[in-house]
Amino acid sequence: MSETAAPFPKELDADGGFRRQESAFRDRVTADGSSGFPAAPGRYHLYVSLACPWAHRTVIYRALRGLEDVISMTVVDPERDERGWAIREGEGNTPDPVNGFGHLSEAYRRSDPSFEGRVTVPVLWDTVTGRIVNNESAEIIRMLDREFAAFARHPGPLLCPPDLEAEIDEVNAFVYPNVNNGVYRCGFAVTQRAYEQAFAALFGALEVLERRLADRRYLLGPRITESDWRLFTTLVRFDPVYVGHFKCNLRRISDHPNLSGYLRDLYQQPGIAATVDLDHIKRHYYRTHLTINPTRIVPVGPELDWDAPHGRDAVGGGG
Ligand SMILES: N[C@@H](CCC(=O)N[C@@H](CS)C(=O)NCC(=O)O)C(=O)O
Repeated sequence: MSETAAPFPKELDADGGFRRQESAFRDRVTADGSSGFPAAPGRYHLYVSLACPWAHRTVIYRALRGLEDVISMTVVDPERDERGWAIREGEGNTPDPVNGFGHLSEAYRRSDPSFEGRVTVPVLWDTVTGRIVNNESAEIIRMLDREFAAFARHPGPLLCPPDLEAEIDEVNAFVYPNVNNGVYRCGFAVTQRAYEQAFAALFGALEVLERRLADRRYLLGPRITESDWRLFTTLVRFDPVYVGHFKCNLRRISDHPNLSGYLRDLYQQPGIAATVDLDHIKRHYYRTHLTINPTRIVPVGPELDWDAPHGRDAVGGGG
């Protein structure tokens, strides 16, 4: 086993498994301003990669809530270079209109000069204090859901309503380690054993979800919640990237009737298809992880048709 094969050698456990770092910036924007970061139009800026499943969550929430004119956004270059996420003109990405950063690392250094972790997207930046508020997507999406209602074109319904929060947290606690992070645990493992453990957990979890979706249109029943969008960003990358690049190849999502109909159902929700950039997604993974794909060749396939009828309208009383 060679540790140099690991994309992130500092994030390996003793068995050669991938252990993701904790997010460093954890302040909150609140509607009433009690946190010191009041929700306000034009004050906050998102740095995202359209390739990244975690950042994609925040792009989806910004679109669903209709916050495009309230929270501005910079899309980074999908291909990370030796200095990390670069911010520049390219196909589907633009320079930074707020700070003029050339690399996202500048945002981290300006917020905390002693920061030594991995520079990740998404980042929620505060233009008033000139620092990162939060770089944890799970927390950023709850802020976009709940705290910006006064400025949102679509302030409701909440995607994490208080009465469903405990159940949403429970579903997320199953989906995150086994599926969202599970595909990375397959792809970033540097021992056969760690890979096989992650692989078994991933496909076991997909079977559980496939069964769950047999009589529920969405994960919690007839309405879409946060848990669905968190699963969606992994499912939409699965067949085009994770099957090949991360060796998640027991079955494709298209081999699961319920999961594939559910994926198309979510993809066809208003505003969502525009958040899915397959070119950024494929270029990022295949051209950035050089230890996994040293030729940097981006596969041409597979053929995908997420606009096909999903047939989920009548499942579990949803409609
Ligand atoms: N916990 C973070 C994870 C974010 C994350 O790991 N993002 C990846 C992209 S998919 C990243 O920016 N990686 C940068 C790097 O690996 O250097 C969140 O959910 O917000």
